[in-house]
Amino acid sequence: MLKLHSLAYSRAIRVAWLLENLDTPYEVIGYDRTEAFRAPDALKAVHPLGKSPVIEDDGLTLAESSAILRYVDMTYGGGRHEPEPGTRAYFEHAEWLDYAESTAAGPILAAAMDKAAGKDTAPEDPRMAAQLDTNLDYMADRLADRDFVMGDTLMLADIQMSYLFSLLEMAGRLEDRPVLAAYWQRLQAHPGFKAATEKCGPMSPPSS
Ligand SMILES: N[C@@H](CCC(=O)N[C@@H](CS)C(=O)NCC(=O)O)C(=O)O
Repeated sequence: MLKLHSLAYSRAIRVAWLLENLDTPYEVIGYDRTEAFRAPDALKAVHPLGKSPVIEDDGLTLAESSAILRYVDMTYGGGRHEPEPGTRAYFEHAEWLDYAESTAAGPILAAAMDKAAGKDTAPEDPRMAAQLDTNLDYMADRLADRDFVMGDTLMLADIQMSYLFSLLEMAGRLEDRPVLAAYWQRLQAHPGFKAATEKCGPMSPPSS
């Protein structure tokens, strides 16, 4: 059975969400955070980077959530959470799927970390703050006339985006962004998200 190495408050819920959607059995191997909120060394024994998520399946050990989502969807779902390969929609979706852990992640993580550190503005660095605004505008523009990134149907890119939205909520950056706040509500209301959260715990720690 597929094993999901799931660190507390982590991106691993993305993978559990997809597995729930596909009704694919999986075993969750859970890890607590250290006092410094890092991954424990035990995860390095699973994959040299020592991060989560990592899956083990049929002799394959795979890190990086977008690669894992693609693998799981192709292996167990016939690729049903992506548009038809080779079409324009396929590449447009690929942009959003890759965007989440690349261009979008930097300023959003900076906002969440600065908020957690009790800074007055999150993110504190004006360059990062400007980048965050650009990214929030970009996402809000996309989601203004649709429920999910590609339209009516939840795709891998939406599952991938969810972690960023939990960070944005934590940083208080959805309060003046109704389109983005509504999208985050839709993601959290999805049955697969709820089932994954029950198995892996919440994506982000409760705000103090
Ligand atoms: N780009 C990777 C990021 C993996 C990652 O940074 N995971 C975090 C949890 S959300 C982690 O393991 N952090 C613990 C640490 O770095 O000590 C992915 O998308 O899977």
